[in-house]
Amino acid sequence: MLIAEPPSQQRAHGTSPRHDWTRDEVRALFELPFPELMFRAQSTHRENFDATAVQISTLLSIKTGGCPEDCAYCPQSASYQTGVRAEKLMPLDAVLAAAQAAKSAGSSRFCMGAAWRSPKERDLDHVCAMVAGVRALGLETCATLGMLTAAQARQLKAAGLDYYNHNLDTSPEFYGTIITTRTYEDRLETLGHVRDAGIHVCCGGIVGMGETREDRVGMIATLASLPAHPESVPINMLVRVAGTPLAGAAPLDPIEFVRTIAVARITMPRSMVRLSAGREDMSEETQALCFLAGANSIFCGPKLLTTPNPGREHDAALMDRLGLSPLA
Ligand code: SAM
Ligand code: DTB
Ligand code: SF4
Repeated sequence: MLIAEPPSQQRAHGTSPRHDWTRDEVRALFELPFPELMFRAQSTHRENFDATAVQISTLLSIKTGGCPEDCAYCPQSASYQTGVRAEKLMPLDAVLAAAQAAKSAGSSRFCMGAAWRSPKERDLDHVCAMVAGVRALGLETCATLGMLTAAQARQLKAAGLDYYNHNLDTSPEFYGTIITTRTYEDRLETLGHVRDAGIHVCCGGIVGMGETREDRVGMIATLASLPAHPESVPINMLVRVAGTPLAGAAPLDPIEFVRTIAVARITMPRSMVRLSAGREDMSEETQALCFLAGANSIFCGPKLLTTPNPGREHDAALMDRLGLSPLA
């Protein structure tokens, strides 16, 4: 299905995307000498985008904590003692006030996250009102609410939802060691419903969870061989939250993180690659390398969903130092 691109996605046409990436090819990219990998990533980036433009989204946790899933990385799972309190769904006016503040601060997209396995019908009606209200403010809308049925995806589309975030998180092989309460197939099924409803797909994963490079290869190969590439590919560095099973995970070499961004850029040339969670603990030099590797989108604002993110002024100063501009 052809989907009209919202303004922030419009760009000159460059490399034709391939959907038949093999693991061997993706592994070979990861194994390139760093200068070669960066050159290929930058060439692909410039064929498809203005390399100085960065799309900015703001996150809001509209329903925090108490989640029945057991994702080993997540501070919002009810299975772990992380100090995150379970809260009710936020009221509409508070969500709209946060969206207006995000718009005034320069964000073009507002992403609403809920700690649900999947939304209940009554909750979805409330979220649809939020989506319609946020869109009426002139923002692109994104939501991440867990698994959806085909009918729920259509309902969100009708309310004006532009993007749905649903991550594959890691390789199919490693997935079972991170989450036991739902399967990779469940995730792929929801992604299919989102795509079929005509909503843009935001789908990526997390690195630094103790996975091997082969798992990172498997994750990117899976994303890059989806029937249509996700329009947005968030690459998260694990935020190690005390109380979660992954609190003590060994830190990932930042250069390996940059390589993951570069391989995502090369294999999904027309997607927005988002340098997502983990920037709070990342040096500005590593973030700069991520932009050079083809990342062209970030979350701005002092909080992700429950964990800290660099403040807006900090990010504005970094973008200024690097000569990057927000994509309107
Ligand atoms: N409950 C919904 C779901 O899982 O699809 C939506 C919210 S969930 C918090 C959204 C995404 O945040 C997860 O898929 C995961 O990739 C990311 N995430 C959660 N905790 C994280 C952490 N500690 N570090 C990095 N990314 C994280
Ligand atoms: C995504 O891939 N990363 C964002 C967004 N999609 C929803 C969430 C990151 C959450 C980090 C942990 C927290 O703040 O709770
Ligand atoms: Fe729940 Fe989403 Fe956290 Fe998993 S990642 S525990 S589904 S909020």
